[in-house]
Amino acid sequence: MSSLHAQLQSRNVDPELASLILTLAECGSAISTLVRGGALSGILGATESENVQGETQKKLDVIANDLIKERLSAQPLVQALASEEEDHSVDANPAGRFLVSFDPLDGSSNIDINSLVGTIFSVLPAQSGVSGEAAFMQPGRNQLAACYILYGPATVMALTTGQGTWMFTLDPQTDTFVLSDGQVQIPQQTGEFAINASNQRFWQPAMQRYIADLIAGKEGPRGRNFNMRWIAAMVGDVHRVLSRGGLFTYPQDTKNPAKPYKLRLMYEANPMAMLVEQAGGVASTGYETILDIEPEQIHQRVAVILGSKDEVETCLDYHKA
Ligand code: AFP
Ligand code: FBP
Repeated sequence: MSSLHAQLQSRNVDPELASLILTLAECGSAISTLVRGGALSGILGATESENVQGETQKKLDVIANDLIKERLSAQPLVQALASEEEDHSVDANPAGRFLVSFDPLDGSSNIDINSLVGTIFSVLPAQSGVSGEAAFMQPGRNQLAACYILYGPATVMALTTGQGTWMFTLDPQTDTFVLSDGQVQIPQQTGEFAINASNQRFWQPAMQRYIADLIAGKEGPRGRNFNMRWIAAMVGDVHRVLSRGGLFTYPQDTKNPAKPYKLRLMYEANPMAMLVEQAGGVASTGYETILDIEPEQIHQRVAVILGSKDEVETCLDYHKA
């Protein structure tokens, strides 16, 4: 039984980055306690407000955001924060070495139905002489660490600092994250995919053809059957992909022409792409490697196709055709 703290030491993670990661883990553990309390914690239901993306904020969205903001602002190593629930980046400590982007509660529509939700973090290096939102405008390839904490039947944390992806499970007795998989490997091949199929008529032709061929199963060009899963929380779907392989996608669509993509680059796509790549998988928009995208603003959205290497590459072949 090796703790997160011991793992960070034994893998020679930069002690300051390790200290920040322990703070992220503490945030996850505190949110996990609130999630476990459900209605008893007073966290269910919606607030009166909307976030910058025009989405109604759930109570726990706001509570989790405030909790993380408070703890990270108190961390001298953090220069600034960017959150799904904040219109603009928030300055913390000018001398800090790190910039942290986060989705405090991914999958928030799941909270009231007692289903999977999670928190996602991305850590970038601060840049000398650059402050405010401009400092965050770095490709995901620059991330020093990425992690999510999934509040499921067990609370688990997937973490990478660029030396593979590791999985930890929160021990509720001791409130510590304990290593459960020291080298996550996504199987190269899969028979499972995840997509919100209700958007089918809005997808681009390449995605239409790819999914139609999966659904055609044994009788179709792929010559085998595929199964579908959709958790409606990227954090849950990506956790399944890391645990047993699969392809997850939220592709471009024309449902709302003003918003062709759903997932946010800085605090959803980038950290998940790093975790997936570090576990041997692939993460792309269909046309570009996610980690190579040069961001233009902190809340920008992208198409995402990620997971088992061979299957994602097959999907990308449809985009080349
Ligand atoms: P929130 O961050 O607003 O909770 O949204 C979660 C999410 O962006 C992502 O985690 C899911 O993959 C996706 O929404 C689910 O979308 P559908 O509503 O299309 O199922
Ligand atoms: P198990 O109890 O064998 O895990 O099966 C669960 C289940 O019967 C239902 O709970 C669920 O709706 C269904 O399987 C999911 O089926 P599918 O694999 O077709 O998505």
